[in-house]
Amino acid sequence: MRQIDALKSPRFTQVSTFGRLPLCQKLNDGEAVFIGIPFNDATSYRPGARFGPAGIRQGSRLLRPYNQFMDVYPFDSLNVCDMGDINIIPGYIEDTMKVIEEELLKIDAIPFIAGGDHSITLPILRAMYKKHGKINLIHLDSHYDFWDSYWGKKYTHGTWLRRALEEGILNEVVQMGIRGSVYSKDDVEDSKKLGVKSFTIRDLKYRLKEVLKELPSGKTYVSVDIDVVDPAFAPGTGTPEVGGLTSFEVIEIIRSFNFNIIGFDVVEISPPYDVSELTSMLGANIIFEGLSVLAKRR
Ligand SMILES: [Mn+2]
Repeated sequence: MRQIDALKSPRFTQVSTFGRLPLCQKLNDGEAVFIGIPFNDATSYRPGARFGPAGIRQGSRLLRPYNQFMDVYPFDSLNVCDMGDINIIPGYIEDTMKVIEEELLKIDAIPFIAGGDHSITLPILRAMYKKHGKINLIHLDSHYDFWDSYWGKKYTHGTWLRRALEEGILNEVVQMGIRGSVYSKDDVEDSKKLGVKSFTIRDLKYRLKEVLKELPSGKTYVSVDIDVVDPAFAPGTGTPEVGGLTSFEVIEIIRSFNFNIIGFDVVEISPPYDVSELTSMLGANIIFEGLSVLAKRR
């Protein structure tokens, strides 16, 4: 058990890693690894998600080893370490996507990733597909993210899901938390055309138990856009939408997951827009809960 004991601790502790965990010493250290992807050049509104990994590490310092609600010690049972950040190429979305995919393919451990804007999820899913074949996606977000293009461009933080669907790398796709104004009625109807199960914020608030029964089982990737949470709880994000989940609700939803997590990301945290580290701390706790789900199923 990794106890933090002030008397037994070394005189100098590592302060800049996720959960104050050790840095990974080699490529395939640990059963699960924390990875930062500090890229935000595919953002359409507020920037700053490039500082998400640093913010989440900062917000993770108060995490303690035991999850009392899940009855697990996720860091210890999964031997988690911090890999550091992937070296992205500022200004070059598609080149960066190649780098992300290549780097993730080198790692056997289950990645818990801090973004970055949501465009990073496309190359992550490509890597997951190469490792596992077709996978399910649970997507917590206030936005559909399956627009065909923005400004005539195919690779943005609002189009990654359409690309992943076109590339045929996904089985079941379930979205949770959709809300806010959209461009047209087509957005709503596209979800059926694309075969995506989209649960709105009303579905989550009024009939969550039924929604949770419709989640897939089997190999599943989880992508959490922090804007699924209400800006009152998570103000530090790029495209906030009012009327969202509370921080308690998002954590309870994650605790209820009962499938095989093969990867997990928390994206769109923009520390420059944050207040009192609220959003960064929530992001760190969401990763802690995701690790706990994985540890619980071990
Ligand atoms: Mn979003």
